Amino acid sequence: MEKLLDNFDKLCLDDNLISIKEKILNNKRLGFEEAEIIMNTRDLNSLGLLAKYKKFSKDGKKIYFVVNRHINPTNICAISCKFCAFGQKKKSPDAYEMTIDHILSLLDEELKEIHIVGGLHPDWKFDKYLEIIREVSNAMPSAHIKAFTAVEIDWFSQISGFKVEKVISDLMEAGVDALPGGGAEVFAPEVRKKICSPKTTGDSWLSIHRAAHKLGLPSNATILYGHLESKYDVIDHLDKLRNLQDETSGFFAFIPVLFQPFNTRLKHIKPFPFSYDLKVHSLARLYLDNFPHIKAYWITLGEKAAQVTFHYGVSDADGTIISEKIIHDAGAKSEIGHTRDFFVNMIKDSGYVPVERDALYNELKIYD
Ligand code: V47
Repeated sequence: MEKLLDNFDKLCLDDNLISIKEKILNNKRLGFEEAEIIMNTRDLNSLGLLAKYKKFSKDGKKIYFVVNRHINPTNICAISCKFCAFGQKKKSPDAYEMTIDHILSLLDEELKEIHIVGGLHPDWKFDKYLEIIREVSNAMPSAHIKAFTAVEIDWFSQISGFKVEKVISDLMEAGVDALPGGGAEVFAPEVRKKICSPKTTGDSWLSIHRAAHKLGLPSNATILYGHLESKYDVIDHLDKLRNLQDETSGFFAFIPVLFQPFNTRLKHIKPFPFSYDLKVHSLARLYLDNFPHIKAYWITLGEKAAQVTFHYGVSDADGTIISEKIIHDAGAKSEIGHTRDFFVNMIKDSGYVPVERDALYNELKIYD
């Protein structure tokens, strides 16, 4: 592995990255200023090598994927985030509510992870969400359920009058095994105000994940990037996550989610260059030294760009997903319907070793 950085100093075009390399070789933590250097560098290949070195030091050439499905039980939502094309008001012709039978019809024995998130339905009681989890859990005892973002948990707490801890314990009792990372968006209050006011604040998002971890429920974390955030906001977001992970060790993966503008009230925002995606993924790997995995969300990146991020610190390719509405409503072009073989080939084709996992990152099969 050391060989990876043998000729680094000779080939690197950004002297500032050389001191960062020393820190990484000595397993030292990066600070805010180094993160700024990373976000401003023009030498993406050298940055990629550093992120790849860090990724290799954690899990070698393994890249994980999961046979999973996303289920969005309803798109009816009491709030209306400017970046979101999925949420609908009750009277909208595009509004939908899935019945329990519909949800159960989407399950099959192959699935190892069931990811459930949706709108904050103004009429559904907390019991309805618990019932969904209980029914899915009874139907699929061998799969893990990763359900409900911190924003939904905050909503359940408001509609039930229960403390967040009680909401989380009830969800765990019903069958939730992990929390997805959605709803974090960008913690910076000024940006949050512009893109998703009056949703759960960044501090509340963090305290809900803290509470989950303390109750033994692991989770993921996301950042929604590529809209109004500054580079400083990205670093600050990572810094807050790193601090929480130091405290709880409850996060599995960090997932950069690239903003898709179509059909949203932020559709005027122009796409960022691909170098920005690569910097965000590399920085995530280098800065979040205490996170086991950085995930490439191929749904937003597209399959080809996701494959490139494997060389920029990523160790997880998410999974089959099967059906996706939140991001496709906002114009994502990624194809739906990829099989297990697609992921095996995509990972092998990049020179890595595919590892099929479950939602808790237990290794199910190594495709060596
Ligand atoms: O937080 C909504 C995002 C997220 C848009 O934990 C958008 O494994 C881009 O929770 N453009 C929800 N993104 C997705 C989520 C998730 C996804 C993948 C893996 C995991 C995991 C969790 O979807 C929201 C929001 O940031 N989103 N609209 C949009 N227009």
